[in-house]
Amino acid sequence: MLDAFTKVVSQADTRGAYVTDSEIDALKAMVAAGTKRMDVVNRITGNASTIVANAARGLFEAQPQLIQPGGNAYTNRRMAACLRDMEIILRYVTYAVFAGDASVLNDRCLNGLRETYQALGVPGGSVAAGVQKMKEAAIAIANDPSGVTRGDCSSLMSELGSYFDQAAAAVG
Ligand code: PEB
Repeated sequence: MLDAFTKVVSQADTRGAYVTDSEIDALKAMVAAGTKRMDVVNRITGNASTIVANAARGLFEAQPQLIQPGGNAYTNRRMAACLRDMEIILRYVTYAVFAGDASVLNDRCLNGLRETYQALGVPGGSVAAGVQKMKEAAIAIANDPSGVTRGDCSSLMSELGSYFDQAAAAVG
């Protein structure tokens, strides 16, 4: 598991070289925007149940066959597993934003998930659709300018979006 700093160190070591000026500049910029990053993590964490519940509602509205008899989220047990899976993915996305690196998400959550879903008969494309809905909800909440000092969050938002995209691509 890496973060933005250990990633730079690990890549420099692979090259057998010192950390470059441009890598240091990029990390400095990341530190300078650290408060915004923590706000994003905090807002998503604090609204996690809303994000999951609304995304699941949207998914079942778009794909009602999932909750009909024979559907993969039919029965309370499977519905609970589905909501839990979405929450797990969202939690790993918050870790990735916090670390500024996707490796925790990839190594501990997404690695092998496609095969797990195939073995279980869980439709990966539907999980990907649910993840996309969480992405929209999470960005709307994290990027809401009300109640905070206004600043440019565009690069943080595209980074946040990219973690959801990676999760969706890993199973879809
Ligand atoms: C991954 N999901 C399920 C299982 C596992 C995971 C390992 C099997 C064990 C169990 O049921 O608990 N676990 C999960 C995860 C990590 C992990 C992401 C990462 C670290 O450890 N069904 C749907 C939707 C979708 C869904 C499309 C969006 O119709 C999910 C939610 N996952 C779903 C369902 C099951 C499951 C298990 C329904 C239960 C499947 C079954 O038992 O038939």
